[in-house]
Amino acid sequence: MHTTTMTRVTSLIGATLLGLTTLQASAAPEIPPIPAVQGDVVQAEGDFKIKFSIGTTQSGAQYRGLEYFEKIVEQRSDGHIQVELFHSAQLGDDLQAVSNLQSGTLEMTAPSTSPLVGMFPEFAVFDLPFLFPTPEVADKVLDGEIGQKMLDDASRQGLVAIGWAENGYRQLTNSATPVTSPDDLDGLKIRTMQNDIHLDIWRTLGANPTPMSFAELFTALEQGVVDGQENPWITIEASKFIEVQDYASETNHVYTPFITLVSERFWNRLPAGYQQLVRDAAKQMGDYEREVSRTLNDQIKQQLKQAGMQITELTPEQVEVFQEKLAPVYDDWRDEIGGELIDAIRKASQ
Ligand code: EAX
Repeated sequence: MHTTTMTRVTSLIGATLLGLTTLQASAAPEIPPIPAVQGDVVQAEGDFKIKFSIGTTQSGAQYRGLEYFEKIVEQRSDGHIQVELFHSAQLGDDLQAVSNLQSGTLEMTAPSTSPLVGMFPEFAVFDLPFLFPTPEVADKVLDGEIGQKMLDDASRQGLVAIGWAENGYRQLTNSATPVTSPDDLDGLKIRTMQNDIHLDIWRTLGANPTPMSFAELFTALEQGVVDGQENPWITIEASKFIEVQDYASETNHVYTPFITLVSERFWNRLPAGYQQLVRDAAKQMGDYEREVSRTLNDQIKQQLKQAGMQITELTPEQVEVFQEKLAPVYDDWRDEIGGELIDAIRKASQ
């Protein structure tokens, strides 16, 4: 890709994120603006500071959600809680950030659930391929009883889990070849999240997967340590993977939530009124972030296409080939994850 093209793309995408796009070919939807803060000022004792760190960059939907969170918390605490935002893993990658919450040196983070499966095995259900047919089904599960129980269960080991947002449906990119079927993956080195089901998925498809943190990914792609990776369009764009990946396939193979986590040490210092405020703000952030993510998803795919990424949109038949090939992954993991949980999610899809 030529530098001039890249510059153009970057500025186009930047303009779109500001809602100022001049792009004619694909009338860009306005990004839903950050909503006005609802609710009264909460009266409580003390002054607090929340450092909130994420792995994705400043131009993704996640960071916009964080800006809304900051606005709610600062306004409704009348400035007694100050929120400071850190993007691009500035304070550590996803697992380091979680460990910083546990030790009390960081107050909040919102990783994908996948790298946390070692701590919270039930999160593995989000790594099963093609389990969530639509974002609405994901909402039903996350915002219903199952999601609430998972938040309760993940509120231990020094963490308090207070809400859901979304990374979204994952797509495959690589630097070598168009991928329309599992056969095309033969020998391709694919970076996966640090998660055994993801390793299983890519091994089963015939690729050569390597787990690593998201923070290391761009460099690994650039240096050819791996040929490809998979993430939602919005994260692919926000991390500028197009600079090192010419090909993409719209596989939608896994839906990944973000989970909003607070340090328990910090939480226990917060008065009850502020705990509730932070919970409410996390809920509102999650709703808004999902709206932004869904509004931009298709738009960003089009922009990547126009920027020269060769994107393969799989036909339903081609997707079925991937699904069939991945059927054994369910057999491998069903007992470990719990068949009841998988069935309950399937039921929510009907
Ligand atoms: O924060 O590691 C990944 O590929 C994820 O998408 C990452 O958690 C984003």
